Amino acid sequence: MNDVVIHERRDGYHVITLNRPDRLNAFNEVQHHALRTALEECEASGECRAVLLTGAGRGFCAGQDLADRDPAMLGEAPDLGRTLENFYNPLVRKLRAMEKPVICAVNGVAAGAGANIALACDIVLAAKSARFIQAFSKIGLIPDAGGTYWLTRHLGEARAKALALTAHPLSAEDAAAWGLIWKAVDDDKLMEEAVALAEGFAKGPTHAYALTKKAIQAASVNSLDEQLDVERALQREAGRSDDYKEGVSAFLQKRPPVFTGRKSG
Ligand code: LHQ
Repeated sequence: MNDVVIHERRDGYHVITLNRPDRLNAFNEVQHHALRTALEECEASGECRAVLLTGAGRGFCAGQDLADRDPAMLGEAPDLGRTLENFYNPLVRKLRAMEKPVICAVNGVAAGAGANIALACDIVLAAKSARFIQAFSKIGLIPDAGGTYWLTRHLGEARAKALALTAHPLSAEDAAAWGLIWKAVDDDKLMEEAVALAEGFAKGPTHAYALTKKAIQAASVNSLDEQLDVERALQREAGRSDDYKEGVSAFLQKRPPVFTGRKSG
């Protein structure tokens, strides 16, 4: 049996590939467990300083494997709240809390929770042929896996509601132009660009990245005054790091910095 998640440990970063291509990498419980295990390993590893998430085959992820949550087959209405609580919500929380940058290379269609898991990552690159589909309304559900949050935060209510209510497939180029993702790139350049980002992060100030994620994520709920306090606290921490010392020395000595990424000496 093929691994439903392929976990490649490269020099300084890990590549995690969802691997159920005949189902457009739709999530079943086994794939959820495998992804969680892979992310936990990246989190715990001092060698891993960035994560690159992508999908095998022509899709990124088509969300929940509907064959696993088919009310007709189950004979009763499933408790989808429990599915979210046990699988999707912890996954979204883990991606947001990871102390290393998580890049998502959306190689093809991203639908339902698949779209929203991509949007939970820190930097989203998508192949120009990819589409983001809030497919939920087609099957009588609401956007989950953070969808109502990402869409509203990034796009505002007008576009969020239209995408969610119509399940309109948003092209990668529109997603980038609307500010939902970082970039749409030519299909044959997607992995090259994503890998270049991961390689750069693998040599970067990892702890400062973690603090940057934390600060930016806090900004969406804070007032300016609260956010200035967050910046003061986190900058104080960053300023005590070896990487700050190294960054300033390297700048003044006109040489490239060599960051360890560690929290402190
Ligand atoms: C699939 C799926 C799929 C199974 C394609 N499942 N097989 C959370 C909590 C708990 C429960 C409920 O849900 C959630 C969150 C959610 O994610 S709900 C939303 C679930 N996802 C969807 O509703 C999307 C369903 N898929 C589609 O609409 C289409 O497949 C898209 C638009 C993604 C792609 O269309 P095509 O490019 O035309 O591909 P296709 O439809 O031919 O799919 C290829 C194969 O993959 C096909 O199987 P087959 O045996 O005919 O080749 C599909 O049945 C299978 N597949 N998505 N979610």
